[in-house]
Amino acid sequence: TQAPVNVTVTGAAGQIGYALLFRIASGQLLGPDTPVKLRLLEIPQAVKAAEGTAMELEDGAFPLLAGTDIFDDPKQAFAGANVALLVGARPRTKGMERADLLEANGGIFKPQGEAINAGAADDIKVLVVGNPANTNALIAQSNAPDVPAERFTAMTRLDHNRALAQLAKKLGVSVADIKKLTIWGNHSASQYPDIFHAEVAGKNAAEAVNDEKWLAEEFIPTVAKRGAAIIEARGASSAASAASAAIDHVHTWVNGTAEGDWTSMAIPSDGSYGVPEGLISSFPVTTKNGKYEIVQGLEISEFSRTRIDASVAELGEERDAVRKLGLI
Ligand code: NAX
Repeated sequence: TQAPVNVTVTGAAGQIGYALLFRIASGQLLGPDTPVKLRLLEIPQAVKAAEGTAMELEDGAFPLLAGTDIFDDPKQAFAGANVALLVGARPRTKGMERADLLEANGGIFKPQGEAINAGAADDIKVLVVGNPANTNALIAQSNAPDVPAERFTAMTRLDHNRALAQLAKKLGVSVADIKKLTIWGNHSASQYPDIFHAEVAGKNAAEAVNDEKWLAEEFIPTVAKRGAAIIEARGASSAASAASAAIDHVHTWVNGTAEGDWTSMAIPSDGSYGVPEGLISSFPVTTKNGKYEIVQGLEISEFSRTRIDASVAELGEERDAVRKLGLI
C-alpha cells in the first residue's frame, strides 16, 4: 500500500476546519486509495480545542487516517507537508482598515511561507482559504523562494460552485449539466463570475439565459455577495460549503478536470488575459497529472473586460499595500 500523504491544515480548530478535517480523513481530498496523515496547526490558545477535534477524528475510525499531530509552530507543522490547506487567518474586525488587515495577515502568512520553504516536501501543493485569500497566498509564495510559485493557489472554488448553483437554478437544470463556468479575479465582492463561455447541456449558457439585466443585476451580485447573505442567515460565515470547495479544489488539482470542462483557481498569473504577471488571480484552468494550465484563447467581451479589469485592479492595490508593508 501507498505511504500516507502529509496534509497540513492551519486554523484546524475553527469552523471550516471542523467540516474539512473529517472529509480529508474519509478520503475525499485525495481519493479512496490514499492514506493521509494530518498535521494540524493552531495558535497556542486553540491547541486544546484542536485536540478535541483530533479525539473525534480518532473516534471516526477512518481506515485512511494514518494519524493526527497537532502543532503551534509552523516550522514543525509544515515539515514534510505534501498538501497544505491554509485556513486560519485574521478576520477583519470593526474599524479595521484594509492596511491593518493585510498587516495582521502578513504576520501569519509570511512565517508560514518561510516554514513551507524550509521544510515542506518537494511536491508541496498549497491552497490558501483564509482571507484575503489571494493576497495571503501572494505573501506566502513570496516568502518561499525555493518552492515553484505555481504551487501557491487561493480558493475561488466556492465562488465557482455558488455560480454553478445560481445558474442551474435560473435555467432549471442540474449543476452537473453546466460546464466551463469561470470566476475571474479576486475572491472578494469584485470577483467576476463569467457565463459567456459556459455551456448548458452543450448550448451556450449566456444565450440560454438571454437576459443581460439578470446577469448584471442579479446573478453577479448574488454570487459575489453570497458570503454576506450566509452570515446574515446563519449568524456565522460559510463553513461547510467552504470546506467542500477546498476539497473540490485540491481533488481537481490532483486528479484532473473532466474532458470538455474546466474549473476556477486563483493562481500566479503568467500575464494571460492582461492580468499582470505574478498577481494571484482567478482564471479558468484545466488540470492533469497534478498540474494546471490556464485555458487560452477565450474571447473577452467588453462586458467581461470591464469587470475582470476592476477585480484585477483591486488585486494590484492589495499587492502594492503588502509590498509597502515589506511583506513581499
Ligand atoms: P474561524 O475563526 O472559525 O477559525 C479560524 C481558526 O484559525 C481559529 O481556530 C484560529 O485560532 C486559527 N488561527 C488564527 N491564526 C492562526 C495561525 N497563525 N496559525 C494557525 N491557526 C490560526 O474561521 P473560519 O470560519 O474557519 O474561516 C477561516 C478563514 O476562511 C477566514 O479567513 C475566512 O474569511 C475564510 N473564508 C474563505 C473563503 C473562500 O472562499 N476563500 C470562504 C469561507 C471563509 O469566509
